Amino acid sequence: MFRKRSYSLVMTGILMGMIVLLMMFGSRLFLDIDEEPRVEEEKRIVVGVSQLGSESGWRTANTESVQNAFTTQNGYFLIFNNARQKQENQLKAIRSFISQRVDYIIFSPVVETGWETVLQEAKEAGIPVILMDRNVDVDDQSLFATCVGSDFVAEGEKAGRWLEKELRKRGYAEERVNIVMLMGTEGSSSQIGRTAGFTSVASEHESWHILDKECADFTSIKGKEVMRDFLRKYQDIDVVVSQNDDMTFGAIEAIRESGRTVGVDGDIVILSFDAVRNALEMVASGDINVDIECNPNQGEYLLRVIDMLEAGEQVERRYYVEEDIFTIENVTQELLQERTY
Ligand code: GZL
Repeated sequence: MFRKRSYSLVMTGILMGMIVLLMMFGSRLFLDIDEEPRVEEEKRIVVGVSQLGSESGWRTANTESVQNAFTTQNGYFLIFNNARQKQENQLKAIRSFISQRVDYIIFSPVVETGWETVLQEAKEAGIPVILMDRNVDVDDQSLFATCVGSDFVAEGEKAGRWLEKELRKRGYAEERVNIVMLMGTEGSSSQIGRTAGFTSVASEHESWHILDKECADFTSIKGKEVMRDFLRKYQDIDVVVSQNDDMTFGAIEAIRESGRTVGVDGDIVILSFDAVRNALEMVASGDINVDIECNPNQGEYLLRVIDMLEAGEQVERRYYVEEDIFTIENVTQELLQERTY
């Protein structure tokens, strides 16, 4: 009696076990046996991107633009690295892309110099390099295929020409105008270009005095620190030229803490660069007098360039993104609502 029961118990257990196994793996077992061989995934274009950091609202928008462009749906495999403002991290990332034999390397160089060796390595590996946002200072221009970004000198000149008009509008003939400049990351294309552009206009006016200019790394915290120092050193600042909106936010905080006012009806005229949405809101409220746009939406331009390279077409040395200049006159509520950054 006992033996028969244990036998039937055993058989029942084996049967139950088999049913469970079939339920768990059956579909796969049958699938593996019967499944058509996996269709070879079409070759996606592998793009290695070295982004210099995440220091500003502009940079965040620039990163989003790249990530929205190089998607699986668009036929890409994106390898993205954030260098946290360090050139050595970008060099490491680019060398890693080379060893992974990506199809294209895209990077936004944190500074203009120090790239020859790694770009030569990419060239010898036969991997085209595309510059995004900022430029590199190399003798051999064949080390990169093209650069998609802004004309920073033109941006600086736009700021200078706007100040000329503003001073004329205020009836300033040749009264002394005291200016301080908050510059971006030292040695970056945006810092070099904007400084050159603005100072070239300033040099046409004997009454314009650039009391001081200092790098504040495109960050709000450094912008506040440097502006606070300027306010301690100089009693009669008339104009602040701040090379990005994040530094402008910090500078305005420092100015207000000192008891002075900014903007259209204030003591100190504020010129800023980037034109990210929350800065344009301050243009609309009159706190920032003018914002020179620097368009971070470069993903679509980069996609187009790679399409052309894939088709064996000749690409230009540079592609400039479209940019505007904003004052209280042209920042509308519709514009603020439509703005993607
Ligand atoms: C400009 C870009 C600058 C922005 C800053 O193209 O390089 O870097 O103006 C950003 O906001 O940090």
